[in-house]
Amino acid sequence: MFQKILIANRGEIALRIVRAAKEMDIATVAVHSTADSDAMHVRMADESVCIGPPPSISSYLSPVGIMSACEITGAEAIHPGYGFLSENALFAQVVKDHGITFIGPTTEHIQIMGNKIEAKKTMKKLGVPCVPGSASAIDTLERAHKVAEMIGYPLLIKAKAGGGGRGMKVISSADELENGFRTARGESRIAFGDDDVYIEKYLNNPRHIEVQIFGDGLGNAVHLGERECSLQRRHQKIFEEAPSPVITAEQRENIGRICAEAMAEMKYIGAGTIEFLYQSGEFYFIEMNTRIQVEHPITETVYGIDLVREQIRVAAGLPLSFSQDDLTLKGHAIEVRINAEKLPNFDPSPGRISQFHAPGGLGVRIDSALYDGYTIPPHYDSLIGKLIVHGENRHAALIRLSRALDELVIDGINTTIPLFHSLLEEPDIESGNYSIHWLENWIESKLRHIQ
Ligand code: MV4
Repeated sequence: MFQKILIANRGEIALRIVRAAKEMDIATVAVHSTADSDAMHVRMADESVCIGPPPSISSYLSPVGIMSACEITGAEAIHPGYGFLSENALFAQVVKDHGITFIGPTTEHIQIMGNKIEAKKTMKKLGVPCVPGSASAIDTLERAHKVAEMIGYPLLIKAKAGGGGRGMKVISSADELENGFRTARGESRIAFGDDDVYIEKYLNNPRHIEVQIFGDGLGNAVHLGERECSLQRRHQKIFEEAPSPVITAEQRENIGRICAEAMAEMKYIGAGTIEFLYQSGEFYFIEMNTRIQVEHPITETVYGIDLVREQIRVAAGLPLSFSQDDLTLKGHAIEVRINAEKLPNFDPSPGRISQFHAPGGLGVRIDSALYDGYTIPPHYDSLIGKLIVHGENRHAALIRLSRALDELVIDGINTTIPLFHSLLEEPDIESGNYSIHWLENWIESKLRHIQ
């Protein structure tokens, strides 16, 4: 096992990784920007290195700074967390070329899944159900028309280098295709420096359901069920639950087995998330994320597994510490994301936390790097904490969430906490009756009347 690892991240996820490492008796190195000298992840790690000025591009996104910190502290591995360099194949390769272990999948697997066309091709070949669409990049209008006629309207043009909702265009009929095709290519070139696009059948009202998988790179792979992630605004999830309120045990076993078998075949190593759209009882693969995700704690909660510990173990060459048969889904978990944002417009709200009180009790977990008197810098993502609750069923989890939100105090800045109080009053949330469009519609009609 490693004696020392470096954490190339900040905030709650950096803290999450320090905690896992501590319990494994592994020393930790934090890196930080000058804006984060007083950050909790720096205090909690055994050592820290300042790697640059506040802008991420000069600090948390700087391979040179991170590799230097690794060299001078003698860390043997780097955990990238989520965001920043976590899905940067070039960075993973640089780490490897320096003789350091990247705690994550291989460069090749990161690369394949970063190319949305290759990702789909790969998954389709491995037997994972995909959204009907073009098998490769569409480079002429003529080809676009041919594919469109085959799959029918409405359709969606997506960027090969996209993902997370960037660079998509809905086309409702043939007369919109020429304009849409040119626009999609143009926007894609500007956003990603790559104008390759592909076409998919547009699903009008799906849910976003993702399957957590885990591989050890030795040919063993398991699934840890699904997470329901449909409640999102502008492609930012704000409320996630496991299991999905609409998936049966049989469906879970089926899609889970398909995903685990695909990952075993690839010899995938580490944590991964296979994203699906779910509509009319069918799963359609859209993308795969090759990192630990923000919402991983709900999966940890219902399966009783430490996913970050497992990431470190398999990166060190150990086999998976559990098998599929060891995994039993227990109860229901919900996560809400606490952002430093001012409602109703979700404007960033950095500043000093004058008072912080975390809720507690049975079935309550807070993953946060906040503390009394901490000043949230304006340079980074607005996520400041995650509240995760566990109940023996969905209803019990919702009641516990309401109780925990009542206990939670974050003073001095604006947060998304009032949004969750309001959301929990909604019959559709109580019943689990929502799709990917529910939250934005609700905010549009309702949120401007609160606050
Ligand atoms: C789609 C879709 C409908 N049909 N693909 C948006 C983010 C990216 N990961 C994929 N996205 C979508 N792909 C087809 N063929 C609708 C979306 C979509 C969406 C997906 C998941 C969660 C929220 C979403 C919000 C708007 C659109």
